[in-house]
Amino acid sequence: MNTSIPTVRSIRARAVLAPFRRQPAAATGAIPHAPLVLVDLETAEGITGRAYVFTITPAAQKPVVDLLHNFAAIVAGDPVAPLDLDAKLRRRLTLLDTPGLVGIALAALDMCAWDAAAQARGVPLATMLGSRPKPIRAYNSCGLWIQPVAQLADEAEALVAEGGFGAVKLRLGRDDPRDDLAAVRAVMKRLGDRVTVMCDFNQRLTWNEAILRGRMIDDEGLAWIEEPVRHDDYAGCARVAAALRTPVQGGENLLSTFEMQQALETRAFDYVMPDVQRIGGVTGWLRAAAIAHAHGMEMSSHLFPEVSCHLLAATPTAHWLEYVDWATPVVQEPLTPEHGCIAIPDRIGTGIAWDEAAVAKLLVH
Ligand code: SMN
Ligand code: MG
Repeated sequence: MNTSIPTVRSIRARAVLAPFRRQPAAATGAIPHAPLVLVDLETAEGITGRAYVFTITPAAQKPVVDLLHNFAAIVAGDPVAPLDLDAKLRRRLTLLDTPGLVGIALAALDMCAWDAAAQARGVPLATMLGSRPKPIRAYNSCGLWIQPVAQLADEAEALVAEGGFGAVKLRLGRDDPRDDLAAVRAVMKRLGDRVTVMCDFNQRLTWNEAILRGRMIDDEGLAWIEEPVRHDDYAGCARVAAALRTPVQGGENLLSTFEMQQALETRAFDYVMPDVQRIGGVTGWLRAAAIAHAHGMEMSSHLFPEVSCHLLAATPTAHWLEYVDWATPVVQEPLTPEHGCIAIPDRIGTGIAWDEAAVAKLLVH
């Protein structure tokens, strides 16, 4: 039996701007292209762990690329044992602190390490985590941005048809609350009897506004109201959650499992949806899943469906996978939604491999 663990040889990070099929425009503004950083953790044994992160703005791509290249010196020659790599890097970076771009770079490295470790064992990541490849229930998050209300019902119908989806997410946070109410009603009228509809305010409101605007849509049958207020206003969000009947969802901006514990203790959310690139990669996700389990709280994923599908399989309170196709232009075998689910790929590791010809065309750094 071969029990040897591969060792880190080098890290390669590349920035691409990938085209969107439908351009995101949340209450925070439009995102013209997907600014991705593609990361390869190369091992001395020839296995390459892969992951990508999404920097929201192209301005942050080069710094993340540079951080990853500079982290290579700290871990070169180390065994690809993700928990050990994470502990070493975080100890070295304690005086700098590890939120923001540093945290995104650390999460990328961690996801690569888990991918490489699962490949070295010859199993899918879900299997390595104690589960197995299986379908994961997903909602289609590839549309319903801030756009004219008249377009929304048709787009919602198209999103449902794309992969037999049973759920979609509608973006809210327009200047006039009545326009948001009209948006909700347009989608619910067309699909509400057969489709689950979530909504997302992307932190647009104060907690007073969130209670008033939340009450306006509280009887419309929405599955959750996401990020109504500033992501770090746990007490304010808890007041909103207590005042509304519709469950309040949050957590995509939680920067550590410590923050997650504080948010859940404050009862900021009814549901939680950590983001694998902010919560600390696979390592952080597993700790977050244990915290959600201990709180008896449903946990969904945020973006990154290629790795999140594996992680939800290992999450005791798994709720919904957020499906976006933003990495589809640069991966060899994109996920394919079917019957409203994403099937975890039956390939070793996460199953991520780059379409190098496409990467070469979209490369910016
Ligand atoms: C979101 C994520 C990333 C970019 C824009 C909007 C949104 C979501 O908060 O949850 O999908
Ligand atoms: Mg959101």
